[in-house]
Amino acid sequence: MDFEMNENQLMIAQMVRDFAEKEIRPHFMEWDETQEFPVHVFKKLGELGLMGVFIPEAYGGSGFSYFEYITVVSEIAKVCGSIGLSVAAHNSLCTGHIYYHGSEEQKKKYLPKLASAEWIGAWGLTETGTGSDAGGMNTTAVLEGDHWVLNGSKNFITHGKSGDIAVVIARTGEKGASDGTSAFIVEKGTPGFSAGKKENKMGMRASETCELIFNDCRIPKENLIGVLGEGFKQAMQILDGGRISIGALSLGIAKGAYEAALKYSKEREQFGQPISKFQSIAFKLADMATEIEASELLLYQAAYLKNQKKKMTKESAIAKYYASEVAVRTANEAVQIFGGYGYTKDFPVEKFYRDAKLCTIGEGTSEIQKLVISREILK
Ligand code: COS
Repeated sequence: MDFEMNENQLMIAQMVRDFAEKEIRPHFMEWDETQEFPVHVFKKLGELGLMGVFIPEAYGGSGFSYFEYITVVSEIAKVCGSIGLSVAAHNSLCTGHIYYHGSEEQKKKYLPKLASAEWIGAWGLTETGTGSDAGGMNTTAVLEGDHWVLNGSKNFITHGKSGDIAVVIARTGEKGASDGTSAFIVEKGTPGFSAGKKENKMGMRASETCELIFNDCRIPKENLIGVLGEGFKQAMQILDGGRISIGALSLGIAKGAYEAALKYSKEREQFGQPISKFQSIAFKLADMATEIEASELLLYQAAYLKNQKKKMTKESAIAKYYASEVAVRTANEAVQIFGGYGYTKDFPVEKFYRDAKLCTIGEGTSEIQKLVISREILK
């Protein structure tokens, strides 16, 4: 295995860094304060080909591998976790679901719009009463003539309000049956489809999280994705890939917090010398660096398998679990190194600290990752 970034990754990393410095860094604290979801930034990311990273060029995407995808998400998250999260959710979940499971007609119709960011995508699995127990969902889809009629609601949905299209998993069979759910495409503006409450969150505040409501929402029969009854399995496969992107998000946040703490520790003087000269600080930096490199290697392992189209349920769960916990630990230690200043909004580490926590919860909590990993190794 090659441990170095390939030429394409190096070029993409530089492009994303330049973009993040120019278009994101000057504004991210303001978006965080006001909870603004800056749609215009995603349109520009679409122009750069970063809203359809692994979608083939034939469907308007960039046709990159998961290695480049990790680079894109982590480089953005080094500056702002919220933008990184939205890029990950758009690419892996909504766009990825249509790409991996949609019909040729659906791919041709929707992927170019999503890859260019003309349309922003949302993905609805979670409900108020069913987070970890995703299969227990209550939202229903009933076939009436040439239409599916959806009723119910989805909770904690990224781009629930600003999204132009949502992939929604709904019950089409018995509760508890593993073939009892199916996936559908719902376009914004469809009567009976609306956005509900927008969440006021601890972190990731510029990434919109909102409820989706379906009230006798009629969608064409052909908006079913793939085979009837395979919604849950499709969703699990999408999450296998999505978890790599949340690992990449975690990696970016950890790197951002670590790099800020490293720089500060060399500048900040106490007792007549930079605080990096004190072993108590130097050892924190050593732990951070070690765990970040380990996260990166685990992510590349999962991405390698994904690129090879091999099963990577265990590896993506391990990478996501480890990288997200490392992001929280690293951001915590970064705040500690900054001391009182780290607790203020004048330095970026307090935001990394708040943003990092989402990574141990979204797309499956750390506890769910351990459940997935243990089931795989005990099979
Ligand atoms: N890929 C393909 N199929 C999968 C799969 C995967 N990764 N994981 C499960 N399946 C299949 C199983 O093989 C099973 O099929 P059969 O009945 O035909 O054998 C079916 O899906 C049901 O699987 P399982 O019995 O494991 O389902 P559980 O209800 O026990 O749930 C967990 C499994 C807990 C792992 C799942 O509900 C989960 O991931 N929950 C967290 C959801 C989540 O991450 N939500 C966050 C969304 S935020 S965007």
